[in-house]
Amino acid sequence: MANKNLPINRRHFLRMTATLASGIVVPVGITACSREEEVSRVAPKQTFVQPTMLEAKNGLLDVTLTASYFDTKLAGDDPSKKHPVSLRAYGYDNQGSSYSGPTLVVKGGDQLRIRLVNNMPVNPPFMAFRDPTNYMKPNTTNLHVHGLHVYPGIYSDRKPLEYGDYVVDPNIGGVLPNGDSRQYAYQIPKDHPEGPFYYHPQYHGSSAIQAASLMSGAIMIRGLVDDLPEMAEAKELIFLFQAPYFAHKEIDHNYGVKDGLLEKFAQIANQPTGHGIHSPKEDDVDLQPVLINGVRQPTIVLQSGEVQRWRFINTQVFNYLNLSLDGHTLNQYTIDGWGSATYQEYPDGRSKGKGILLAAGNRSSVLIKAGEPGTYLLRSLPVKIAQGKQTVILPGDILARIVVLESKKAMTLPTTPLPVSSFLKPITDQEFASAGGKKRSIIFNMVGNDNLDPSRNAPSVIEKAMASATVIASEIKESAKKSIAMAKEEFSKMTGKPIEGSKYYPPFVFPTYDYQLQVANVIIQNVILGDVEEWTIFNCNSIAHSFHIHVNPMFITKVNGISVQPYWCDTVALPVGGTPEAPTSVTFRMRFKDFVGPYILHSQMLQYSDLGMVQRVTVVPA
Ligand SMILES: [Cu+2]
Repeated sequence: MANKNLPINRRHFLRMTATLASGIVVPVGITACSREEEVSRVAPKQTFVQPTMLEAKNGLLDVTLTASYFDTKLAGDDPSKKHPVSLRAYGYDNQGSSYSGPTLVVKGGDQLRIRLVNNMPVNPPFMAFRDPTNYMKPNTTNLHVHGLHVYPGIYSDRKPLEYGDYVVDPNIGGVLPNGDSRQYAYQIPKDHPEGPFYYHPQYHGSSAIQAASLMSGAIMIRGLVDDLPEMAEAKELIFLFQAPYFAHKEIDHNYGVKDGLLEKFAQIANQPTGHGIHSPKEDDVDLQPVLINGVRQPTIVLQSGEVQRWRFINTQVFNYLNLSLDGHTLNQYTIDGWGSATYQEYPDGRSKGKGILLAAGNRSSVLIKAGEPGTYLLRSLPVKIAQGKQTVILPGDILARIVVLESKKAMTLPTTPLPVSSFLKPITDQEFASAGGKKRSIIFNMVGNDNLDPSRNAPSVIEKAMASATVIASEIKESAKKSIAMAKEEFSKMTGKPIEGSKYYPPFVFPTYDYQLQVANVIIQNVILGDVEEWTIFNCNSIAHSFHIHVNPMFITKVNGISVQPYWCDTVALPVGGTPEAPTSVTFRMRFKDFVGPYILHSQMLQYSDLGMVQRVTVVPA
C-alpha cells in the first residue's frame, strides 16, 4: 500500500524540482535568459502571503466579520493553473472578502468582540421532492472560536443580546442570509494559555460546506512565551492550511453544480477526501489540494541561521496533514493552542514517515532554524486514515518550498523551560478523585442508512432512476479503465518492458449517505460545574475520526487503554481500525471549572458532524 503512493510523490517531486531549478541561486550566464529571469534567479521571491493581523488595543479588539461570496481564482493540484471560483468567505470591517478572515490577536484579560454579518444570498428553496444531493440551509451561519476557553452561552442580560461561543442554534435559528447579524463577545480569561486558535462557522448541518469554502481565520492568544526576546525576534508566519472544495468539469461527480461553486452536500460528503483536479493514478486516493492562505505551494525565503516561528492551523474539514521539512527539525512548543515547557523535536520525517500529525482542526507552533543555503520542501507525508475492511492512505503532498539564502545570521531558540500558564497544570489522580471522579464513555460510530428502517426514507422513482444511471455510468467508466489496463499489461508482456498504468485498481469506496441529519441536541452530556471527569471516546469505525470538544481542553492520558505521556489538546485523532466489537479509544480528563452553558463535542471531519456525529454538553451549576 505504502509504495503504491510513491508514483504521485515522485511525480510531484519531479515537477517541483523542475520548477525550482529556475528559482534558486544559479550563477548568471550559465543559461541564456531574459532580464526578469536573471533577477528572480538572484533573489527568489517570497510568494507566501499572510492574512492581515488585527491586534487588541487597551484590552479590546472589536471587529466586524462579513460572510459573503468571494469571486477569485484558486489553484488546484497544479500551482500554475488557476480556476475561477465563487466561494463563501469572510471580509472584515470595510475590507472585501479574502482567502481567509483576518488574524485576530489578543491576550489573557482582553475582550474580543466580533460582529458577524451574513451577506450570503438566501438559501435555495426546498425541492418539492427531496433532492438527495442538495442541502438544507447552506447560507445560514454562525461563529465558533475553535479551542478558546470562553463562555459558551448567551449574555441575555445585555441589550441587544450578545453571544459567547454559542453554537447550539436551533434549526430555525442561526444568523440568516441576506443581512442578518449577531454580536459575539468573548472575554479571554487572564490565565488563558498562549497559542494558535481559529474561527469557523458551526451552524449544524452547514458547517462543512461553509468551512470547506474559505470561511475560517486565525486567532492568536499572546502571553509570556511570546515576550521571550528570542521568540519576539523570530519572524512569525501563520499557515492556514485550507482545501476549498468546488465543482470542476474534470471532476467525475459535479452533481449538476456550476464550475467553481460548492452548493451541494454531496460534493463534500460522497468523496470526503476531495477531488484533486488532476488525473490521479488509478491507485491513488484523490485528494483535495492544500493551499496555504489561498496559495498553492508558496515559496518562503529565509536566511541561513535565521530562526522563524511557524503556526500551523489545519482548517481542512476532513484530511489530515503529516508535516515534515526536508533537512530541518521542527521544534514544536504548542500542541493545538496549549504550550509545553520543552520542545518536541520532529526531524526530517521522510525516512520514517513521521511528521507532526494534524487531524482536521489540530494546530501546532514550531520554531525552525534555517540550515545550509538551498531549497527544501515542506511536505505532508502519507497518512493512514482508515484500516480494516478497507485501508485508506492519504498520499503525500508538497505544501511549500523553503529557500534558504547565504547569510551570517546566528539566531537561537529560546532556552527551556518555556513559561507555561498555570491553567495547564496536570490533572492528577488526586484532583480527579476529589472533584467528583466521574467517568463516562462516548461512542463514535457511523451507522449507514441501510441499517435504518427503509420505509422511513424511501427514494422516489426519479431518484432511483437517477441513482442507477449514475451507477451504470461509473461502471462503464471503470470497465473501460480495466480494459485499457489489461491491454497495456498484454503489451508490456509482449515487449518485456514495464508500462505505466498496466494495473487496474478499483476506486476507493467511502460509505455514502442520503443526508438524513440528526439534530444537534439529541444526546446531552450533563456535567456539574466544578467537577473533574474522565472520558473515554470509543471509535467503532475503521476511519480515524477527528474528535473535538469545545470550551474545555482535554488532558489526554490513554490511547487504546494504554497510558501515554499526558498532554493537553482540544482536537484529537481517534486511532484507526476500530470495529463495534473491538473499538479503538482515547481517554482524557477535563476540568469543568469556569463556565456553565451548552456547547458541543463532535467530529471535526465536519461532514460527519453535519450528518449527526455531534452531541451537546451542558454544564450546570452545582
Ligand atoms: Cu471547536
